[in-house]
Amino acid sequence: MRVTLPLLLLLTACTGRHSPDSGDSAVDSQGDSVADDSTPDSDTQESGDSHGDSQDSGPDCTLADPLGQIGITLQSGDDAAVYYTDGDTPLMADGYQVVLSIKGTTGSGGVPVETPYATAGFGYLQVYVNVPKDRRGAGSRAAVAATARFAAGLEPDAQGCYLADLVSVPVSATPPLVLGHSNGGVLAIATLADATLDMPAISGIVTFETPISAQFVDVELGAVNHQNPLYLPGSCAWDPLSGLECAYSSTPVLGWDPTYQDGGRGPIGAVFFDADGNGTKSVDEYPVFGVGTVVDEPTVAFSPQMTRLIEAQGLEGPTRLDLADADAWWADRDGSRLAVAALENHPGVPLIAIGTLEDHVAGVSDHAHITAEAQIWRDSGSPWVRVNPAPVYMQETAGVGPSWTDNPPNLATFLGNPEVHMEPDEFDTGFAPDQYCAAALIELATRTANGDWSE
Ligand SMILES: [Ca+2]
Repeated sequence: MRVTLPLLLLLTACTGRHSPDSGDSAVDSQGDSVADDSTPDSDTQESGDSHGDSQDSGPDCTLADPLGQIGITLQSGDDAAVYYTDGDTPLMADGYQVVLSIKGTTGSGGVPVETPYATAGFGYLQVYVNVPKDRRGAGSRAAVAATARFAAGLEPDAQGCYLADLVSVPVSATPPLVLGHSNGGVLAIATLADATLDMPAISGIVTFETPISAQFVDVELGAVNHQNPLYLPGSCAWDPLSGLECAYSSTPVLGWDPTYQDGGRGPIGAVFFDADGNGTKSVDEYPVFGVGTVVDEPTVAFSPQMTRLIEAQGLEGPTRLDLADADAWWADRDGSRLAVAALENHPGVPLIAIGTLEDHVAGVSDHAHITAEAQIWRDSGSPWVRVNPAPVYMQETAGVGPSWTDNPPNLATFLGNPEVHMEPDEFDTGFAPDQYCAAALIELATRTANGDWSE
């Protein structure tokens, strides 16, 4: 067993925000946005290297530890952290590429950094979002945007220190890349889609095994350690308004077990797919728990699809949102429903969606959550989308090793295409997910620097 269902709750979130209409324009807009920011504070940013200068005129931004994590309080009150190693060859010509990293799970957290989401040592630095306790709602999106402004050098922290003041390495003016681990990828897309936020330009998004729709966030279609036998591979279809919907091979008969707990952890009580229809959950029958909607309260949300099934069968169950409320709750938390708005607000953002043969949570044999994410991002207007980084970058971060995938970018059909391959599994290769993420970040940074969006 790799990850238990409750752990899924730790895996939700992330990402970033928009870059201009093309990779090239992303670079330009970043430079412009810094230069155009006419607030008095922005002058401090211009002095980027103000390390040594800060004693006489500005705040003391001396680094406590240039090699590890630097804890930061933002002007918004949100916490953040910077993680990097010095002495690297900068990834970009003008310095380290900035990466905005967003933690997974449907819950909160991210700071301090427990496990870096991308291996250090490749000439980028990561700024970590600390996701507040609002179940990935408006406060979480605002925290991502605030951290992005700091990461982009547009805003200092609460002490008046800009990112470039705090680190001992040169920082590139290229807009940040966004790395969304698992549910962090959804939060990234949701943040880009939120037009009320002051979100700076980004150069691109990398996601690691992101659950792109509500059914995947709630692990309704199958888990890595427990497949749902009713899931129908190849059935997922996307509609720009209603999002991604995946089907079952027959109408499920559902049951409710008020005492069931997965491994003794997680919520008590599960709706389950009652395969034998006897009303009692057997060990192998597939359980679904819903996603907590309010911190410290028991109310959960099932996907709209599951909620419809529950209501159609008049099933007793946990305290949950009804269909109308569930639909509204997911409206700003389902990445498959938010991609169009994200790319309308931030056109041109390229994406690499990482998926391995065995997902860290999802258990669907067709890897539809990965290929759907690429399909949706492409069909929502992104000019460059790929599933998994080019093998040359995997070799750079993880060595020659196994046969890394080489999926062409910008396929007309990602979803359901058997020629879109997942990476060799990290559990089999011994390579950590952070090495896959590093490879994808390096690819997007390199393509951004070269203006190379070829295949
Ligand atoms: Ca049963």
